[in-house]
Amino acid sequence: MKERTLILIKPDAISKKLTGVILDRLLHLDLEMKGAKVREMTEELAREHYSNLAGKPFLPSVISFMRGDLNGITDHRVYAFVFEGEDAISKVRAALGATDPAKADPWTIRGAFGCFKDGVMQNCVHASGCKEDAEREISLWFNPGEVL
Ligand code: IDP
Ligand code: MG
Repeated sequence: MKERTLILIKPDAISKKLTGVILDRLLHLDLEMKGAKVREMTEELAREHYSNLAGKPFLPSVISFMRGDLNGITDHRVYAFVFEGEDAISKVRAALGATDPAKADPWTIRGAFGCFKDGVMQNCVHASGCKEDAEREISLWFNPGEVL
């Protein structure tokens, strides 16, 4: 089924200069890039993006990680993409690997480049988990005219 997914390159990956290698892997999935932008990860945007984590004890640390502060990154930049294609959501999630980098297969993006540090699974990339999440996240991150 043709579907869309939201991908975020998180500040840990940006600061480690991993954007190119991550995008290279994702671009080999035979999906189309429909949207791309640099956006400031405000506290409000982080809370909205991770509304599914409301009430979790590690949420404040995850927000600090997603803004970059946890790693001393102060520009708060995140790179956001919309990819579209057959089974885009499961294809991208498979390329990422498990949420916990220690459990992710070593050939996946999170397994190769992620780590657990300062109480957070620092896993380099976000990708939508299901179709409903994808559409909610895309409308949170992109204006309609920015996704072509
Ligand atoms: P996902 O990114 O694989 O979809 P979610 O459960 O949606 O995983 O969690 C969002 C993010 O919160 C994860 O990518 C990870 O950075 C962080 N996270 C999730 N669960 C934990 C945890 O138990 N401890 C620390 N950080 C976590
Ligand atoms: Mg998730």
